[in-house]
Amino acid sequence: MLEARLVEEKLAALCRSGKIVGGVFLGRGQEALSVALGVHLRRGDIYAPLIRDQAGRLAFGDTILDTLRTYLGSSLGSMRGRDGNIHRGRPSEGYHAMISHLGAMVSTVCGGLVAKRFRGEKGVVGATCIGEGGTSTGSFHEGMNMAAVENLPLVVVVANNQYSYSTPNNRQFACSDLLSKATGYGVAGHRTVGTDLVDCLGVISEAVTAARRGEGPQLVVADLLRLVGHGEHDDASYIPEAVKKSPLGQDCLELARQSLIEREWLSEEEADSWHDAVKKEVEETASKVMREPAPDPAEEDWNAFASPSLGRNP
Ligand SMILES: Cc1ncc(C[n+]2csc(CCOP(=O)(O)OP(=O)(O)O)c2C)c(N)n1
Repeated sequence: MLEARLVEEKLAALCRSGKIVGGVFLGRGQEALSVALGVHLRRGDIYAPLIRDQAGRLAFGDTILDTLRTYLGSSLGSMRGRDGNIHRGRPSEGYHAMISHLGAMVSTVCGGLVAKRFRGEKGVVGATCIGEGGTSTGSFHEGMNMAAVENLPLVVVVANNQYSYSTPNNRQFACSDLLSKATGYGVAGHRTVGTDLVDCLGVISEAVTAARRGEGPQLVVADLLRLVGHGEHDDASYIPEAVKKSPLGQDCLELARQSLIEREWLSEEEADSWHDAVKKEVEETASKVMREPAPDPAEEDWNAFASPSLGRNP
């Protein structure tokens, strides 16, 4: 959580100083939920994160170095500097590079899980995260429906951050509770407090374990608020102050820190020194990456045509 928060603070600063080309979308306020999914996945599983899942990505094995390389367009990164920000992954390791079409990642995970079934791989899970706005799309419906009919080990986590970009929930869906969507598809539903790390870890553990045991798709709904705009271009001024000050608007990272200190699992000094160590690592990594080469258009075939270099894809 801490790594994700500090990497993203650096990304926001780099974006404001014009060092990043393209959009920057942050997961501030959603790290507890995101990390809880990332830590419960294993080698052999499939993970398709969404734009706000920096914490889940790091927990699934992504690195600060590769994150910064991708955002800063270094040719040494896993996407070889050709694709920016959130569209990064390592498909051969089950880490899908997201596409921005909302809901589409549910279907790609279903496809991956069917492929694993054909190959006879057992005990695997495919997971993705989606916003509550994304649950209104046709792709979400098709993916959930297929997963339910095929009893796929799919875990879909809904980050219900109350606004689909600037559209409030009462203009986004008419069901009183997003969990009723689970009932509609005939899949198991779980609810978690998205600001509470311990609750997120417990509920997502149950969902992932049930999917791994063969109990079919699991839908987890987490209530929270994103503490930033949709992207760095959005000041979130459409969110009323009262909502920001409500329990939904609490900072999950701050709450997790307080809870560790109250349980005496961590002292204030240790928490501060973690913070300083991660910040130092982020700063040093960013300085290093900014000295790395950009892709050379004369050398790159951009994978637009079939070529021997396709075999080198990460
Ligand atoms: C199929 C599709 N329709 C529209 C868009 C444009 N779009 C990008 S983000 C967004 C809102 C997303 O809301 P939500 O899923 O709740 O996520 P949030 O940004 O609130 O975290 C929309 C409509 C898109 N990317 N894909």
